[in-house]
Amino acid sequence: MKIVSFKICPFVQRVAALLEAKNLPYEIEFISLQDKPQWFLDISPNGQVPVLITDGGQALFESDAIVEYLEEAYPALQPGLSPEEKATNRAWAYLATKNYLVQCSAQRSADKATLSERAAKLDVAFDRIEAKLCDTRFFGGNEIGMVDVAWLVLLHRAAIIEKNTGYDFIGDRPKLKSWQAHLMQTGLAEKSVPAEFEDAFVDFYLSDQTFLGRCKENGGCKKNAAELADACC
Ligand SMILES: N[C@@H](CCC(=O)N[C@@H](CS)C(=O)NCC(=O)O)C(=O)O
Repeated sequence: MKIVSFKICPFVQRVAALLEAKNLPYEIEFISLQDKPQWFLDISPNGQVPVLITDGGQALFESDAIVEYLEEAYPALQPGLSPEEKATNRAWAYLATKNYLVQCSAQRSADKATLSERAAKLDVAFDRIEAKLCDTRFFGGNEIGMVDVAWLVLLHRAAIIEKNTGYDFIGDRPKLKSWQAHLMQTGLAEKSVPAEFEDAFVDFYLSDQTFLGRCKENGGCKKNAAELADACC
């Protein structure tokens, strides 16, 4: 199998994380989104990554469709789920994926007011999942599942932002923090991105053009979204 990819794309990371969680071998080919090759445009009806080229040579697009294919075509990460359980998991995974671009735009905020406004949208999703999480290692149990893989992407990026700037998108949500720690301990976050991911991510989101980038240069925010109004940087 091959994923057609862009280094810091969250939708690609979700697909790669599922392949890693299932221990499935795959290749990865990076393309420039500024200058998309014709062969890619020919196989990607939406012109977006990820595209998964299956072992049978079929090009699949849209990350939701790709992860469903991977869960059906290969030994299931979560075997024996009822249709209701599968639908419920898809819905909780969707709550993460519909916030991927919200998180990207929050990270790119040029000023404090914009960051607060965009982080408030993420807060809604983080509050919902905080209320749903149990005292298990992962979502709904102690084995990693499809919801974990979808949220891993948001939580990995939040961890990198916190490490570099002190700013914590997750804030005071103990279950979510604990889930983030358990997910990071699996090593799936690093395995699902290229080696140079963190540098590329920091260059793009923490440049001097962004509020968070300037926080980093000023020694860190040490603030979460709720406290940001009083942040010094
Ligand atoms: N709905 C798509 C979204 C994928 C997406 O937004 N990919 C971005 C990179 S993160 C992309 O390819 N952008 C290029 C473009 O839209 O022209 C999916 O889930 O696969």
